[in-house]
Order: sequence, then C-alpha cells, then structure tokens
Amino acid sequence: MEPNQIRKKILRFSLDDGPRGNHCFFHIIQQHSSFTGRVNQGYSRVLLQLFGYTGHGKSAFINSCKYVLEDSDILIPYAEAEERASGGRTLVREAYNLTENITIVDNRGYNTMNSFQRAEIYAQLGNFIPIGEKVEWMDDYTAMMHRLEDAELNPNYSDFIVPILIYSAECPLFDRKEVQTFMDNCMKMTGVAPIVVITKKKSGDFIEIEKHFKRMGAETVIAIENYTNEDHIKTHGRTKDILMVIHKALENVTFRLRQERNPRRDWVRRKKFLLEYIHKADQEKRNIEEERRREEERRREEERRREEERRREEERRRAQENINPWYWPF
Ligand SMILES: Nc1nc2c(ncn2[C@@H]2O[C@H](COP(=O)(O)OP(=O)(O)OP(=O)(O)O)[C@@H](O)[C@H]2O)c(=O)[nH]1
Ligand SMILES: [Mg+2]
Repeated sequence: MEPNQIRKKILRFSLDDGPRGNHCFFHIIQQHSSFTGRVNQGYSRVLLQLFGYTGHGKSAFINSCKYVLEDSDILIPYAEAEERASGGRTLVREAYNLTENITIVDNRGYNTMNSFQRAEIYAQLGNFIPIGEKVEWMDDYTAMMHRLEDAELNPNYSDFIVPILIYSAECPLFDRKEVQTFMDNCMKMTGVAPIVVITKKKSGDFIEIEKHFKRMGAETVIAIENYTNEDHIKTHGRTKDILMVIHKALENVTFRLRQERNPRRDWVRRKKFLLEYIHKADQEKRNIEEERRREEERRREEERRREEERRREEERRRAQENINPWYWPF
C-alpha cells in the first residue's frame, strides 16, 4: 500500500460509534460482530500508549506521527523531544489527538526501576493516571492506593488501549527479562500484544534488535527513523514506516473488536492486575527492608563478637601480667 492510501485509511478510521443502550435495536445488532464488520462495543477512541526508556524517541515519534498525517512540510514540535544527560525529558503524561478517533499518549520514560516505579508504569498503561498530570515515581503502598482511589472517581471505560513499546536501535544490549515481563504484562492488562517500534534505525543494528524482540514473542516489530528538527525532509520509506505503526495498531483494534469485549470488565481486569502488582511491589519492598534489617543485625552482631574477643584478649594479657609480675620478655 502507498503511504497516501495508508494515511487516508488512518484518517477515516472510526470505531463506528452507534446508538447506545441495551434496549436499542442497533445496539443489539452491534453486540454481534457477525452483523457488522467492526463494532465499537462501547469504546469511543483508540488510545495509543507509548512506553520505553528515556531518550529512546517517544516524544519524537509523536511529532513524527502528527507530521506524516498532516499535509505539510513543517515539522511542529508538539511534544518536547530532546537529548538530556540525566533524567527524563517528559515528566507529564500528555495526550495528543492524531485524528478524531485516535489519541496518542506520551508516558513518562524510565531507566532502571524499583517495583513501585514499575507499578507506576502499569498505572499509566491502565489509564489510571490522569492525562496532563505529572507522573511522580511513588515509593509506597499508601500513595499508590490513593492514586487508584482517585482514578475510581473518574473511571475511563471508553478508551481502547494499544500499547506501543519504543526502543532505540542505538542500544543493542537490553535487560531481556525486564522487557519480556513488560510485554507479557501489557498482554495481560490490555489483551493486546504491544507493537514494538525500533527508533533511530540509521544509528544501529536494528535488524539484530528486531530479531531479539521477535524471539521474545513480539508479534509486530517496525523499525523507523523519526523525523526530527534537524532532519525532516519527507521521504517515501520513512513516512510509510511511521504510518505502518498506526495502521498495525488499528488492525489490532479491529481484530480485537471482532471478539466480544466489555469495556467495564476490561477496566476491572486492568484494575485487578494493578492491585495485585501493587501488593507484590509492597511485599517485595518489605522483603528488601527485612533483608536489610537482618543484614544490619548481622553486622552489629559481628561487631559485638569482635569487641568481646578484643576485651577477652585484653583480660588474658592483664591476667598473665598479674600472675608473673617479674616476667620480663628477655
Ligand atoms: N536521529 C534520530 N534521532 C532521534 C530519533 N528519535 C528520537 N531522536 C532524538 O533523540 C532524542 C531523545 O528523543 P525523545 O523523543 O525526547 O525521547 P523520549 O523517549 O521522549 O525521552 P523521555 O521524554 O526522556 O522519556 C531527541 O534529541 C530526538 O530528536 C530517530 O529516530 N532518529
Ligand atoms: Mg519524551
């Protein structure tokens, strides 16, 4: 397919939002996928959720998506995409509309994480953190639970979440276990296999990285070169690669909506997953603290033992001197 055709398909994509309510005839028809090609089943927009390590190109990908969908040669930096020596650039969870029915979310990037920070990633994935809110890495159970309670005040059932993992070709080595776990958990939480996007394809061996991801079971891996301030002359290949990511995401949505889905049940499933995850994170934190406490106890015990030995040695020496007061070491 030509880039222009893909672009048109994306722009025209709709979740077929029809009449609501169980009493409604159209609604009953919509419940049965055999009647219609695609049914929204209560979903009103597709939410493309971006995740990945800091600096791997999430924000640049958003700018690229907007750029290839717009009919313009001016790259507008909607999302702040910048090189940073330390820490992440994007700290606030922001959403950008790609079309009327498709929104893309720039989530906070991560480096190495403790289990609560991982839980925070899943809170973003499950859409439990409001858009436009600064994502603080939380480090305790109570704060995380408060976060969930707040989300319940304003639950969002109508977003169909598609996870997208952004990974830079500049980083050939990665923590395989962590990435694998993340991909598996994306599936458990959203029911959709994450799409892997390898960015900066001109700067690294993207074919090798693609193989790694495929071996880990990734279904869709697409290597792209983002359009950036410095380099944004539109080309056929680059534009097509970027459009294909959105296109594949929509294919996933269409496929999943052919099976029966229930947005409320999906939301509850995400919440259950997150609750379990937070409990596990809490247990892990307690175990680590307990291990640290035991280690400290062992260290103190060892110090006490050495002190006791020194004291005994000193007593022995003194006793020796008292028994033999005329003792001279000739
Ligand atoms: N050459 C090239 N540079 C890229 C590409 N993608 C991103 N960059 C550059 O890499 C830097 C980091 O990109 P960002 O988009 O800010 O990364 P991020 O994942 O949003 O990072 P955080 O917000 O910190 O999580 C910026 O200078 C981008 O211009 C790409 O495909 N090719
Ligand atoms: Mg960013």
